[in-house]
Amino acid sequence: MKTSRSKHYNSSRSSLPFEDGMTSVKFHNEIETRPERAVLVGLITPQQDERKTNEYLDELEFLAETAGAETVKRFTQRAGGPHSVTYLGTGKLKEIRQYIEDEEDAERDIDMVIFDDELSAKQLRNIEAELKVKILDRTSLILDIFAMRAQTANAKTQVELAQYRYMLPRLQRLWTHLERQGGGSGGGGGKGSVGLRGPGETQLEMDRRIILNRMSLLKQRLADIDRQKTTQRSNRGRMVRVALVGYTNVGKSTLMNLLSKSEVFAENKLFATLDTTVRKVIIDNLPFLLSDTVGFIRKLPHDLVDSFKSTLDEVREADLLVHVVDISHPDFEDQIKVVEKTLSDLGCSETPTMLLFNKLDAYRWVEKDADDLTPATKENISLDELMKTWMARMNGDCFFISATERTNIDELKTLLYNKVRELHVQKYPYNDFLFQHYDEE
Ligand SMILES: Nc1nc2c(ncn2[C@@H]2O[C@H](COP(=O)(O)OP(=O)(O)OP(=O)(O)O)[C@@H](O)[C@H]2O)c(=O)[nH]1
Ligand SMILES: [Mg+2]
Repeated sequence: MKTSRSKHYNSSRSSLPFEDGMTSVKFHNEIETRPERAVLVGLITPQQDERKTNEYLDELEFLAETAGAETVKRFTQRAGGPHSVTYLGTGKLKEIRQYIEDEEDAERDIDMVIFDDELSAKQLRNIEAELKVKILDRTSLILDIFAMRAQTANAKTQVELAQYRYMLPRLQRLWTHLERQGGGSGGGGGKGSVGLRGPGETQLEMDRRIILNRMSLLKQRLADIDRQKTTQRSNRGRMVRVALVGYTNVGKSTLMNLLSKSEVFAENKLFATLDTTVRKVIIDNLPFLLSDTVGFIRKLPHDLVDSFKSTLDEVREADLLVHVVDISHPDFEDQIKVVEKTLSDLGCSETPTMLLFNKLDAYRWVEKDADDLTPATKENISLDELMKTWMARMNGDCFFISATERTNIDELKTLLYNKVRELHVQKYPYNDFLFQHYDEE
């Protein structure tokens, strides 16, 4: 007996949430407690080879897991690029539908299909019609995790604004087809419009207006928060500001806890940190401000970065950026590039930056046999070689530590001391530096 697929068919756009802390996607089914089962989909294109696509899907799986979903299958397709109407070719879409039906027959329902790229309203609508399960893309998944993680009023407001930004264009397109079915054209009264104005259109106008009002309220709220924060920042006294930045899950918060007396939340999940934490840190007689910020990720939607402007102010106004890298991650070089790109989008390319390679303890490499003549790949690079390469490339502006094993932490403190001291003297030449005895509070 086939179970009803419509049971799980729950369009994320069928009802509009207007309350604080809304989520466009609900992962936790109230009736069932089992984790939701997800299928992942990615494209292999001329710009993104198979290895890269698999790495992206690994990350997407980690994102899904963070959100509370279990990945049961991946589908990939080779294509010149995403299909404008269905993202995938129709054959592949049918294959996925068949898989979902077979799983249902075996009583292993699939709850959602997650696409690695942002889907347009048109693609979403068509895919949903074909697969009849919940469809997510990388952006809506990230937004969902952000909604789950947001703690402060600031973060909640920022996430909600980003969710509406994501939703608005999709909402519009969703209703367009209803409009056509109804034959009405709303504003101008096209042929046969009297009495035929579709309810969809009226609803769309209403929904749009409510969302736009809500968005301007949220923007207003953010502006108020911004003003408060600016005042707080200007009251902080004359201290150099250092920001920990980097890809998500590289160990920024762990390091923050190690260097300051804070106990910020750190765990092996993506986006553990959403709200910026700032702490005064004193090394020897030199106080400075250290901040821990939200991690970056590949394909981070621009709207999201935009919505998080006030959280990222701490990064934008920092005197020194400590770019933390997880050296044990197979894609760490790619992650460095993503972070550098995001920083330059934020207008921080001129800020003095140092690279801090973390998780030294977890670095693994495969030694090649002496008689193995195949060219060495990145898996064959020893830690020593890697360190030398990076130190040469960065002109010495990089450092290697393990935050959990506390390797090189004292050396890191000395390095930070020297860098901060240099910046302090530049920034506050007439300041009462150095403090003879700086009392820790
Ligand atoms: N093996 C190893 N694991 C580490 C090290 N430093 C941090 N971790 C682990 O990496 C995971 C992520 O650490 P966090 O400090 O939360 O990372 P983050 O950069 O703040 O992550 P987000 O806030 O999610 O962006 C945790 O499970 C840490 O225990 C390290 O030096 N070695
Ligand atoms: Mg963190």
